[in-house]
Amino acid sequence: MRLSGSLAVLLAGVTSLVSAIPFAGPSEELPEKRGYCQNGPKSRKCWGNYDIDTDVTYEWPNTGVTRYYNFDVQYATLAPDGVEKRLITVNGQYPGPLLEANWGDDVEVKVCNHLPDNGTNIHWHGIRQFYTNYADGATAQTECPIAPGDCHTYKWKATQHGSSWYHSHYSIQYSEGLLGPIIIHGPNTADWDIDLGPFLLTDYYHDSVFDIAQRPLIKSLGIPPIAVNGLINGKNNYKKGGQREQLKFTKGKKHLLRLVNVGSEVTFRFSVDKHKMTVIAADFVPIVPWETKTLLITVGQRYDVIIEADQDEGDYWVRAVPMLTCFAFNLMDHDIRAIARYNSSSTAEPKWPQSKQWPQLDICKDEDIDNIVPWTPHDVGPSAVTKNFDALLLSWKNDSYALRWQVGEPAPYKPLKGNPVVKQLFDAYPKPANVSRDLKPVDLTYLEGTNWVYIVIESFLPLSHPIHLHGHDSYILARGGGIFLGDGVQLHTQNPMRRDTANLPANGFLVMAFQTDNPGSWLLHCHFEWHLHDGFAMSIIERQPHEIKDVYQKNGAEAEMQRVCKNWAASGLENRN
Ligand SMILES: *[C@@H]1O[C@H](CO)[C@@H](O)[C@H](O)[C@H]1NC(C)=O
Ligand SMILES: *[C@@H]1O[C@H](CO)[C@@H](O)[C@H](O)[C@H]1NC(C)=O
Ligand SMILES: *[C@@H]1O[C@H](CO)[C@@H](O)[C@H](O)[C@H]1NC(C)=O
Ligand SMILES: *[C@@H]1O[C@H](CO)[C@@H](O)[C@H](O)[C@H]1NC(C)=O
Ligand SMILES: [Cu+2]
Repeated sequence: MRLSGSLAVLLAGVTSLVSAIPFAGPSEELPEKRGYCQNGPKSRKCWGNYDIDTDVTYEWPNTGVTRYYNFDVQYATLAPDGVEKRLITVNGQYPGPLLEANWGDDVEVKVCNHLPDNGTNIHWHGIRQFYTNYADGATAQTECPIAPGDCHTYKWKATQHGSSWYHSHYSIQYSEGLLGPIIIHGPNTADWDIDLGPFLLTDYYHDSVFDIAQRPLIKSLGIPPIAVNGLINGKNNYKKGGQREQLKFTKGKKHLLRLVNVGSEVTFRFSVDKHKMTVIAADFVPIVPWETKTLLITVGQRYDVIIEADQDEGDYWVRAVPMLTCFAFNLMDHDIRAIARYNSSSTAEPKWPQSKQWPQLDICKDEDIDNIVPWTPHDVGPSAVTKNFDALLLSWKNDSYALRWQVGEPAPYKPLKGNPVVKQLFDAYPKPANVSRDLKPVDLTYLEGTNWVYIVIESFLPLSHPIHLHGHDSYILARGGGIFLGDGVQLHTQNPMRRDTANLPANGFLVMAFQTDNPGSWLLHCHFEWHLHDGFAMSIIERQPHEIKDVYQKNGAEAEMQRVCKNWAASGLENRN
């Protein structure tokens, strides 16, 4: 079944109001396992023979359905906020087309690079890629960039359900537009009536980010530029131009909204005037429903929220406020907004006092671990290995003594685009590879079987960092301000918050754990695009080389990786920044 056509039509109509997406419910018969239970507005916990209690870490449907997409990576001049800019896009659209599947479907995306002067790779953020490390799309980890004129097909299974995004992992390309939403339909922990679809929040620059990266402040001191605007689903006002995104509320109904922070370096506080929300998922992990008035969301994180249209009919501001205490400076500051309308023909601006902002503070933090309780509980066992890293901003002689992020050893991560970790492993195979120090390898290949690994990251700078681990939902065992005191810190091992992106607090520490159950090379990095660009990353090499090799023997993935690398080498683009 091909969806791209009808979705393109759907997206074309999105300029006015985000429509409900007619795509819920398992379409295929599933083998008899439990009692069958039909998913619907009053039974969102159901999913055919599966349900919300099915633990996606171990179990998922096998629908036998493959969702095919064609992504043409190309330049397009668009005006998201009324100001024209040449963006890097999928199929000429910004944000890119919605990638949509049911839980248990297979996904195949053929990505063709039509840029003359950049490589590209697409990463499927938060997708576990269980035994499909080769489909992770991480430059310098799992593949070489797709050369201009070349194509590569990513094949993976939607073993989880919920909301996310895909984005380029090549250089700072996603900040130039190369990103889009992902929805994987599945059961939920609370009921809702209308799916309003993705709600992508970002900071935004009018200049090319590649030019910005060359400016002296960022080039030598690593200080990010002030964003000129923010966008919601690729829209906002700027001066007198542009349009705001609009949400259609139906009185008395419960609306599902899928929040995704797709920004470069911004922590937002999201809220809808006068309306509370119920949070039902954090990243791809369903959680025990939790009610709040505002929600802090940092880059790479997602929250599925239910908003009931239970107020007087009217127009209400939907706000994404950048937290200045997180240094998220933005010229549009408190003016990154959408409008929720009970009457979709209304064109009025929301007015105080009907549309009244919730009282809120500008603080730089992540939501409390205690509020985010995974629905299917997991406990964390004792660690086989604990690794400690300090995140420092140091001058780096190989880069004219510019300030660069150095995590662990005193060198920034340098993506060797043409020589990814797995290529180094396979080129040396069966001898052990001496993976280049530039890729900051955290070598776990000596461990046998599945083990718990704890990672402690500390930072003594007043900057927070969204830490993202590929290939896993990590378990957040502790987080706090000040120095990590080791044994003095109580670890939260009983059903801790788990998700793929969690904040390392400013002047503080983060203790995370994961299980070595997914062979491959996985990137662990700060999701602030400018910090990643300046070296805040490491390569986690998980399971023994022969196990990683076995994964790549499937579908001819190793041969395909070598083919893409050969074309990349021939492109002559390796040494661009
Ligand atoms: C990507 O293309 C831009 C022009 O759009 C150029 O400025 C930049 O150097 C290129 N970067 C890489 C890493 O290829
Ligand atoms: C909706 O708004 C339009 C335009 O302002 C107005 O003409 C119409 O009467 C409104 N409908 C309702 C039900 O209030
Ligand atoms: C730093 O530069 C030296 C000399 O060019 C080079 O040998 C070394 O590999 C570089 N180190 C890193 C980590 O880039
Ligand atoms: C691995 O490479 C580093 C430098 O790149 C070198 O110092 C070290 O001796 C090498 N180790 C082995 C086992 O070859
Ligand atoms: Cu960072």
